[in-house]
Amino acid sequence: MKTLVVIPTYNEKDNIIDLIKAIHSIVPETHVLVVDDGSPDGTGDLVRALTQVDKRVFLLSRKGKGGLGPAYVAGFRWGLERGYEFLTEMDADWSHPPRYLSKMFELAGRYDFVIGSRYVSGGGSVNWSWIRKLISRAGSLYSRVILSVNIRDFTGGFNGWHAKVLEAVDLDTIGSDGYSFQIELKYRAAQLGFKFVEFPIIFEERREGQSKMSGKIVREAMWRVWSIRFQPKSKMISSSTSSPAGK
Ligand SMILES: Nc1nc2c(ncn2[C@@H]2O[C@H](COP(=O)(O)OP(=O)(O)OP(=O)(O)O)[C@@H](O)[C@H]2O)c(=O)[nH]1
Ligand SMILES: [Mg+2]
Repeated sequence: MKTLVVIPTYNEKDNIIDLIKAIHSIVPETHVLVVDDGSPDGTGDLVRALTQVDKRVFLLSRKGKGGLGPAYVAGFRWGLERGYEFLTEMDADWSHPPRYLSKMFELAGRYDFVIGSRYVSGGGSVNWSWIRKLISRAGSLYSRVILSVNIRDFTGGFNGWHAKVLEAVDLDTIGSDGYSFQIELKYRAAQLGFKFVEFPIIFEERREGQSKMSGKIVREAMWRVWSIRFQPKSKMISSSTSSPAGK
């Protein structure tokens, strides 16, 4: 299986290179695509230098900080155009420990998409403030109740997708910021009938650099869940795919 790990970055110079090395020590065969939004701290330059010596590493540079959602959409498109079969989302800040990638790829053999989940038995988060834990848990519960889909970790960003799922979902009309992007992608894929599993992960606080989380991102997600809930199914499907998941 041709796999790609997509990592969006904005000012992650102290994390990204060591993280990529750690990924390759766990799953040497995978390719890694960094989608950098012109980080002022030079993250893009560091990654570009690595691409010269490691042919498994790629860089997609975008002009300015455009948000997590559009960075992922650009990264997914890049991967789909190049024939990758399974594409994994992962944060650059070590919150998603690379040791879970082998489990993620193993489950990819049996499911259409795989969710790294803090909220199934054995999962959790460490070194996170109580307020972040509360926002995260409440956000997932709020989404699960309003959207009536039994996903425990709706807001998490450590997920893997078979190419056919990303081809079926309409990526153009998806939420733009962190939480809403994650919620909406999972919801659409589940609504289209794709088979998924949640496996436990321990989420860790970012190691270096600054948080990009903001009240605006939380607020966007809160109202966006309602519009996600009431959008017609036809709007979730990519116009180039007529029959996603055979449904
Ligand atoms: N390309 C790109 N990457 C982004 C953008 N915003 C955030 N990221 C990256 O997306 C990932 C998740 O962002 P974080 O800042 O860690 O968000 P968070 O995990 O909710 O919050 P903290 O861990 O507290 O920082 C990280 O790898 C960021 O560098 C963006 O606008 N563009
Ligand atoms: Mg983070």
